Amino acid sequence: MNLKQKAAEKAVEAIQDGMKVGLGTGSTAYWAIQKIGERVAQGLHIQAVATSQASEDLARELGIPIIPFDQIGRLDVTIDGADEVNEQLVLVKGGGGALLREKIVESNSDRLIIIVDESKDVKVLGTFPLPVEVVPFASEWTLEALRQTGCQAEWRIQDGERYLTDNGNYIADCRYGTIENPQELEIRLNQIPGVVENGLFINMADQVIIARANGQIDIRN
Ligand code: ABF
Repeated sequence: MNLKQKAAEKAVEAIQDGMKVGLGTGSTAYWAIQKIGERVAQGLHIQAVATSQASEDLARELGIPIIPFDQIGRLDVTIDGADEVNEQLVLVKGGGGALLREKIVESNSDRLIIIVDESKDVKVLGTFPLPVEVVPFASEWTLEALRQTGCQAEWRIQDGERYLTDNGNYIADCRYGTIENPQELEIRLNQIPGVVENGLFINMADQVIIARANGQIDIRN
């Protein structure tokens, strides 16, 4: 079993019958969705929403009941991956492009469990470029404003085209090198008109599950 799968399967133990569950996005969350699908096939009853079209499609294939957002009410738990985690449970997310939906879903969840392999566990955030979702209108001005916060910001490109999120926005990947004060940076980013959301998730994770190559699983609360 690979490390992502190990962390994912540990997290899925928290899901109980009758829960409303948020499904994350990415290659680690993939394993959580697989495991949830397995449990649903064995009789577990849950209702779910997903943080991306890709995860929703996977969940439907596996028979996980997907409920419209406006009908599900508050979620009990969401399980999702991250690009970086630190000791204070601050996260960088959005490498997979789903940060806005992830932040909306996870803000409406009583519990957020983050699943990572040990490569994501860092002392200081910022090695991974911080994804920022930007509306297409006059977006070069927004990109320039992002650069003024002290990073090298570049549009994300996929298959030679400007990457578009599930919401029809662009992603600017912002290289800070180190993010010493995520709280302050988040406030600055949110003050830029044109920025829809940023990939810093502060005071959101309740638990981070880290699978290590030595076989250990660390649980950080
Ligand atoms: C999502 O998927 C993220 O917010 C993060 O960007 C990414 C992590 O992907 P993976 O698990 O494939 O490394 O949860």
